[in-house]
Amino acid sequence: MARHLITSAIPYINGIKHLGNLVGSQLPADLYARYLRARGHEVLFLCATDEHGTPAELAAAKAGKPVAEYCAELHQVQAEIAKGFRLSFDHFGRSSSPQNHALTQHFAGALEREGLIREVSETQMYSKADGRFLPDRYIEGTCPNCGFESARGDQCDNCTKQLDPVDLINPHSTISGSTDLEMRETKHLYLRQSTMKDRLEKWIDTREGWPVLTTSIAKKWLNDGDGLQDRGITRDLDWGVPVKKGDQDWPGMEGKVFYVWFDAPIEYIACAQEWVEAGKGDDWERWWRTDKGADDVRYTQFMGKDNVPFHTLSFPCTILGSNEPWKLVDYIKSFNYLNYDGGQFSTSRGRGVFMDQALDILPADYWRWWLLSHVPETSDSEFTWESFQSGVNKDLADVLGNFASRVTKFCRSKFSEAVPEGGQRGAREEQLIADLTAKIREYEAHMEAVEIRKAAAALRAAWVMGNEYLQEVAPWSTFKTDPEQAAMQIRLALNMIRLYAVISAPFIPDASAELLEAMHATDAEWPTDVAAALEVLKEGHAFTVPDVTFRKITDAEREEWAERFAGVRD
Ligand code: B3M
Ligand code: ZN
Repeated sequence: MARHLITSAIPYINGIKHLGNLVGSQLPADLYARYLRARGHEVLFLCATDEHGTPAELAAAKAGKPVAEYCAELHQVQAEIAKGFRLSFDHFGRSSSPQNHALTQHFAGALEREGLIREVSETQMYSKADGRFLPDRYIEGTCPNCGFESARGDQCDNCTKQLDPVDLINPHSTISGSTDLEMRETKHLYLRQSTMKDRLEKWIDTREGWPVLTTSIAKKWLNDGDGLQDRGITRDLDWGVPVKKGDQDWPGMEGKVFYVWFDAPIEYIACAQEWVEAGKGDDWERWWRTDKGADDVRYTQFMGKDNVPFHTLSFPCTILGSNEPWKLVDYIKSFNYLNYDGGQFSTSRGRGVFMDQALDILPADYWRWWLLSHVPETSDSEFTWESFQSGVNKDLADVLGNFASRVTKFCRSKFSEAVPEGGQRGAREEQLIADLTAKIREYEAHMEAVEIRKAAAALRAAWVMGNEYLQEVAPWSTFKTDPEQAAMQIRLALNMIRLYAVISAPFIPDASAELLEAMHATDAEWPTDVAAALEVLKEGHAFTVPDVTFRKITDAEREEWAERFAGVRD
């Protein structure tokens, strides 16, 4: 039994996320959290909405609402959808919380005390047409690194390079489209990341078993070009955390806020404080302060690859630079992108399936299974309706669902709705138990290594063993000549349904709960001893034939949905 802190990258507040966002952080984080809880570990799983910065301001303006009101509403919307997908956060916080304001200002004060902040007088893009300084996202232009034409002022979506708005070639205002921009003088705070390069590099080099995707992106930004750059951490915006050092004013910084990427990761910590404040926990420090026991915690972060530089470099700079005993991440699991049907998911073009739409057409488990078994782990992967249909129909309906339905219906018709008596397990059954044991141990090893696709494949292989066994021993034939033998086979199969429900719960929690209920099972302990787990439902134990656990997706539905979610093609 260990303690695990798990965070998912916190989604921007500006609207409902698509399935590509979901599979790139929240969903795999949930899988891992559910698995570790099922294994008896103590887990604190946190996520929040990322509410500051220009994305929030822009979206609120578009919705014609004050930004605070907009964020409060969208937080509720995202929280409901997260529930719909059964994301089992211990707390779903808000980066605009008072806790995050105070903690962000605290970190800024600590970094300043440690000599890691410098004030820089700089010139910044000012748009005469818009009558304001244009921060990061209000400016688009060509990436100086890769030539991508729609790079934003803070980062290029194409090559992931972190940018400053002044780096862009041919910049224009995204508010008015105006190119009438001029440089004006303004003062900002910079975090002296460059002084921490060696410390960061040593830290990254000594991380064992980190995914190559994570370390390669980190090393790239540590060593490419001029190496790790100092980073502006303030912006000219109204909405955000006001620039202060601790609770003291910061002369010259009036009217400015911290850059959203400075305060967003700090929300991981503030979120634990919110969790306590909400009465769900009583001690956040034992998760986050190494002087209060957090050294015993294993901390795992989940995120898309575009977020890796901020988590391997920027946030660790904040933590290490503060010279205070905060917990550093132990393992960073990052993901490639999920594409949509021959192109990209696009929020602005309404292309692809958004989280609310997904739940409108099918239950969460169908999405969870397909997305997790196709998670873009080693390369980008692609959602197609054909693949989705086939994943649901074959894996869930034909393999798992069919097994449960066949076994329970056969038992009801030939015996009763209770585990039948009689018969002795033989060599074939011993073999099955040995095979299942090996497969489940393999599944556990992949889960512990956060190798999600491999874990899904092992789980599916365990399901397949049930069908193969049934096919081979054919209780429907055995019954005619040796009903006791058939009873033994069905008793084992009924127990396998319970076993499958338990081990599948991290992937498909609702279906697992339904199956456990159908089996009238009160024992949902993890099968550390598979043979024993297959004896839990005793002779005479009553069950109910479950309703259709998974229905099939028809070709007509598939075609209709492909059409409906096509958006405007790019
Ligand atoms: N909100 C970007 C994203 O949603 C950003 C993550 C913050 S993690 C601290 O991909
Ligand atoms: Zn680029």
